[in-house]
Amino acid sequence: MAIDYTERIPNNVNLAGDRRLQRALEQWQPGFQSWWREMGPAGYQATEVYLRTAISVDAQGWATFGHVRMPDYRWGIFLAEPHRDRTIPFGRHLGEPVWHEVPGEYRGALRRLIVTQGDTEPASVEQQRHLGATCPSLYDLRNLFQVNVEEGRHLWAMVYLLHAYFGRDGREEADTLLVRRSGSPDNPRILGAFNEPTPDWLSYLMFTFFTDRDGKYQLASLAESAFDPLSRTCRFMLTEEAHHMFVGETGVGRVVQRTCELMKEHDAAEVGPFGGIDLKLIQKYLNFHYSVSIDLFGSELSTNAANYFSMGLKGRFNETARADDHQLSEAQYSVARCDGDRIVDRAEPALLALNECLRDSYAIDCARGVAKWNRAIKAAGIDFELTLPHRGFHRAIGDWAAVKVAPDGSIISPAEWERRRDEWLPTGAERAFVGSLMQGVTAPGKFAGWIAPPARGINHQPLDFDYVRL
Ligand code: BYC
Ligand code: FE
Ligand code: FE
Repeated sequence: MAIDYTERIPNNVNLAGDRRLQRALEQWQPGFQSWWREMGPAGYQATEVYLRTAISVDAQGWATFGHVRMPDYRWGIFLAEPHRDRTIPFGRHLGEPVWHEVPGEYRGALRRLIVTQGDTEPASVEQQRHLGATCPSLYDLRNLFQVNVEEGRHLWAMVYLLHAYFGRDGREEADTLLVRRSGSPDNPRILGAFNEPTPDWLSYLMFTFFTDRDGKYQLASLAESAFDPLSRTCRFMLTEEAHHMFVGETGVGRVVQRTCELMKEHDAAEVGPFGGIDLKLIQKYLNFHYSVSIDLFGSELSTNAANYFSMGLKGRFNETARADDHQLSEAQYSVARCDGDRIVDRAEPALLALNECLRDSYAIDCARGVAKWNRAIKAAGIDFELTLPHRGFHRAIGDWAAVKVAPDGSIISPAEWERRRDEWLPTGAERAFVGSLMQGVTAPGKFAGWIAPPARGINHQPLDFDYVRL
């Protein structure tokens, strides 16, 4: 299924065959464009950026690269190929054919999931809009903008579903997605992490590692959905998501590498005086971003999650590939819970523990990335290890929101928390210091002093390529 680029809205869903839907989306489009001009990347709207655009949705080179002004980016509607004779992989409709329309009784729940997913996409663009001015290189600037335009496209993906399958209330929700604003006191974005500021590039790299990775796990569980258009759209979004997480994993890795280089060069434990970011401070940023990101999985025990699963709307990570009954009517799942001043593992009904189950899949993936950074620290001969804090640390959602937990997993008093939080989370002064390092570097092939250059360029281009034409 090729993508039709002759249309006003590029798509592979034969939009031209449904005049009403096409007109409705064409009416939403100018609102999206003015949102992009108002809330998209500040200051670079007229600049040419070396971006990839989808030309087809199959694995063989779905992307084509070229210099594009961001407002001219061809945002469109791209669904992965349908799987022939696909059946529902879990829940009470297990084994039945997948749905091509929304069953009336599940309409509200499904709309809510789609709106929550859709809301995060423009939120992240809003959070990152000011970062262009302080980019560490043209390579990084281009990657930021690539992520931003793709998050804009992810919004299109959810808006398509709302318009195509939810009638008038879907169209109203699609309009509201352009009205909420990240961090707004009156009209905030829906989920916590998407209202936090992303004040500097270290925050941004942590965000793409930790928060975009929540995207991967949520999208993967929605890709299992019985509602086939949602499944197909999420499958294609996941191919884009991989690049976002690459930016985070290699980006934080490059900061770590640069810090190690400075430590060795100056034979110093602290690299702040040499324009680097101490490993201890990187750890504090990591603590912050991991904790706000694991909040995004919701409460440990959730009837919402149980219902989504039983209805067939949202599965587990790798649901189809799992070897169990895919119903979870009897199954139990071990959940870490707080019992007075101790943490105990308790067997809970697996159906209620699905948020925790997805958080576990996510945590394993995060630990893999951290281990990779640690291998680089070790290879540099430096005795330091980055660690993921305990899942109870600094939580605002679920059981852990009610207790104070140190990164090592010990339960502490509120007074001790107040006394010690500056050991674990970046202080105002430390954030200001990182902010002071953020001086825009825009000469081709040059990189800021706090981050190492990447191993290679984008799409086989050299590092001094004009990724952004200023
Ligand atoms: N902040 O039963 P519970 C991405 C609410 S990231 C604020 O535990 P549930 C991306 C919850 O809504 C992926 N509120 O929740 C990344 C509920 O509200 P009500 C985004 C929260 O429903 C980077 C109440 O607390 N996609 O794509 O089981 C850049 C009780 O909670 C939060 C999705 O999230 C929170 N953190 O699970 C760009 C997928 N957590 O009923 C993009 C769709 C919970 O009391 N969403 N609440 O009003 C879902 O599957 C679920 O809504 C959640 C929550 C997993 C988020
Ligand atoms: Fe996204
Ligand atoms: Fe993303």
